Amino acid sequence: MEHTPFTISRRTFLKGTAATAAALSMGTLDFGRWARASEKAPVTRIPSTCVGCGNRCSIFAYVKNGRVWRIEGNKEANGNQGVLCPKGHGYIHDLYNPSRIRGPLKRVNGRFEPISWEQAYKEIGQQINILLLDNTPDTIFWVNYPQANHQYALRLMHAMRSPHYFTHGSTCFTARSAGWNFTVGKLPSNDLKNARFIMIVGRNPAGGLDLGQIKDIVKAREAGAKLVVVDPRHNETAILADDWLPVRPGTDLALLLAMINVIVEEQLYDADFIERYTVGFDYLESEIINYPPQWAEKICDIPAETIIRIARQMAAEKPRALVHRGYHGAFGSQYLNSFQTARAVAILNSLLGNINRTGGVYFSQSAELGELQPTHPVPEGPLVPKSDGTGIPGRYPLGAYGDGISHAIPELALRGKLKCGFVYHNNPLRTNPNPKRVIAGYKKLELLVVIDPVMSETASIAHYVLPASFHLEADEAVDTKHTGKRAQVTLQQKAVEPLFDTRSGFRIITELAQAMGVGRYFDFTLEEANELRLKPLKVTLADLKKQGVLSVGDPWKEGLDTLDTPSGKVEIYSATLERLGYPPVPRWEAPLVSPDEKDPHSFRLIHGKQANHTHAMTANTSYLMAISHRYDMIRLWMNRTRGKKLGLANGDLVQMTSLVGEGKIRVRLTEGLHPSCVWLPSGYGIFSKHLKTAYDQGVSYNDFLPTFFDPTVGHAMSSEIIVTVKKA
Ligand SMILES: Nc1nc2c(c(=O)[nH]1)N[C@H]1C(S)=C(S)[C@@H](COP(=O)(O)OP(=O)(O)OC[C@H]3O[C@@H](n4cnc5c(=O)[nH]c(N)nc54)[C@H](O)[C@@H]3O)O[C@H]1N2
Ligand SMILES: Nc1nc2c(c(=O)[nH]1)N[C@H]1C(S)=C(S)[C@@H](COP(=O)(O)OP(=O)(O)OC[C@H]3O[C@@H](n4cnc5c(=O)[nH]c(N)nc54)[C@H](O)[C@@H]3O)O[C@H]1N2
Ligand code: SF4
Ligand SMILES: [Mo]
Repeated sequence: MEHTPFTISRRTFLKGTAATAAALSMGTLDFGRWARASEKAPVTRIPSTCVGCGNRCSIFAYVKNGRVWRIEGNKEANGNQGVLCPKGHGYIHDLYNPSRIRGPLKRVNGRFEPISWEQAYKEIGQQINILLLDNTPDTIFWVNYPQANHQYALRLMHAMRSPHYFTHGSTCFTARSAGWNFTVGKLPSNDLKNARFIMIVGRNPAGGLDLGQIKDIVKAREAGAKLVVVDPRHNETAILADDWLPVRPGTDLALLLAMINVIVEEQLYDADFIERYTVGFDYLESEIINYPPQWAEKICDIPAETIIRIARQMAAEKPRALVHRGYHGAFGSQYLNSFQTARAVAILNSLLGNINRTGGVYFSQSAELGELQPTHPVPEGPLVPKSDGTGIPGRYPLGAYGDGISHAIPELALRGKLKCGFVYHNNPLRTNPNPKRVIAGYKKLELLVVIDPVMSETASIAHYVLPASFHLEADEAVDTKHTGKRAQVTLQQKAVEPLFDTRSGFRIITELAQAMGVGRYFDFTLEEANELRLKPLKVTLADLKKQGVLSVGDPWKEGLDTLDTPSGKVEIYSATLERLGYPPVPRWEAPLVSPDEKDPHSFRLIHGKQANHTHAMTANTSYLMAISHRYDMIRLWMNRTRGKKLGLANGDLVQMTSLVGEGKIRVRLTEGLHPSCVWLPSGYGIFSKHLKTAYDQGVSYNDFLPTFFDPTVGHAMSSEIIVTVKKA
């Protein structure tokens, strides 16, 4: 067994529950022993959900003699359509990872000591009571990556009367979503399978994985569809494409404006759709003359004739032609112009008349889970609005109030506005910009409670660490899926008993509520709550337990009704934006910072996912890290010509420095990258010493990123980084 400061206590280890003892005596951490003992044991198959990343694919877990050794994709699920990715397969082994936390911990004089659940809850409850003697409830916050229990986390904050529930959104997707919301009223899905022409801008479903999307792209390609990938980097999806457009990072807006220019000038748009379903086309016509392809070429480095050709090819296939709705890479939360870029994507789609059309972008069916009232009391809710400024004119008026701006938490903590935090399935010390600032902010908190299966960076500075069961050890809340032409509900189910003294997320939230004096709002069991939630969807919990995923509600229908915008139509021109002082039709806006063209060492730092890692959370999975090492993936990509000018050879160690950070990494010289930038895989740079496999492997873009809030939605602008790169 590995020796780490928090596993010190053989005492806690031995004191574990009966289940723990049984699991361990069966040698579940020792594969060889288990294999010999299991030859004749029967196999059970449990439908559940993978939480290896936010896709939350539906799986079947196979259990033999008390051990999970394999998972398989569930064919019924819209999202993954029967397949699973390497991360999902690799991550299940973390169930048996010696780095797992084995029981609740309390930090005493800088070291973690075991504590019982009951004592931990009692102390947390007492500390909150003391805090509330001279602080208002809005000094308490909760942050999580949205998962099945998010509704209960939000309920807990509302029971405490705090508005401060946050998601990771401001470091992921808020600009993308706001662009769509302010144009067509909500975020659509992509009908890739039925499209005849697909353009993807800074989204890489073959690396930043979406398994269903890749299946659909392959099907569309086989049926003859064209695929254009716009990315400064020759990404994994570009391998499938007809055209790869190596755009200068941060300038997709210029490319999109020029495509709109061609479509408008050559009248290639769907005039009937524009007449019936949009407002402000005339404003666009007069504004867009400023952006001919010859202008764009000089900004985005895509030749004018290519822009014209692609625009014409695309329009010829309308309405079964689409620009992918996007996620993180190009305009999720990257640049000063990301919100306008997302608006341009939505408008270009609208000109093709493809909104809610087969082969275009469409509004997927979503299931509305049932409420717990009137059977159970509803929390009174917050007394004041969030203090991060989301949705407030003059601050971040286009921000998503529900997500909040989670990377503002350290700033709010430093100013004394937040004093007590709960971090659940989230690791802000590693996934938020500017770690020095994040550490300073989170350390300022009077009480920090982290709920995680491992000692993440954030857990390492917590006052209390409450160990969450691994996903295959826990039953959780029913969940909904927002992809596909049929809404679906899914369930995460326990496949094996917890190996250690850990608890499910639902149970921890409920027990915290009791400890914090608001248990009356959690007067239900998981079973009762799940049944109530499913009731309006006309499916039973028993069925869901058997299947793991069920389709509910009516199937998707093509065509448009009134949209969820102020005018009820597609807002090419937005009066709301005008009123708030933003361009009412998209206008060119340069990125915030640009590399120094005269300095051969100056680059923009961009980043992206690799198919074998999730954010910063799987670098400690030895099977997945073995892939990284085997294929030498922990490298900084640099354009070969620029590398040669710096006297660099493939594999050389370089020193990278920005305004806020520095680090060393080896380079990969390639033709597959725009010369103005370097590209960093985003899954490395772990600095929690408890995570032995991951520790000190590579660097993270957040190390180099100043704390920024874009002036529209308040996102992190995480590619507005200029670095100096020199041979180390
Ligand atoms: N393997 C894996 N898959 C995942 C995840 C994961 O962690 N790992 N996480 C899930 C989550 S939460 C998310 S948000 C999605 C993210 O999915 P994506 O948005 O696809 O993610 P990224 O890899 O960050 O970015 C995609 C591409 O954008 C490119 N890019 C960077 N800057 C620019 C630019 O200025 N213009 C253009 N056109 N392209 C640019 C990058 O080179 C990269 O290839 O992935 C989901 N799936
Ligand atoms: N360095 C870096 N930063 C990033 C990104 C990146 O790729 N790299 N991506 C950006 C994007 S697109 C996003 S969406 C955000 C994501 O931001 P985060 O949500 O902070 O990302 P993760 O690294 O996935 O951290 C998840 C934490 O949840 C824990 N966890 C895993 N499973 C469970 C569980 O079942 N229960 C509980 N309680 N905890 C669990 C993991 O151990 C880990 O500590 O980060 C953004 N910032
Ligand atoms: S994409 Fe992979 S890691 Fe993510 S949920 Fe699906 S199988 Fe799990
Ligand atoms: Mo994300």
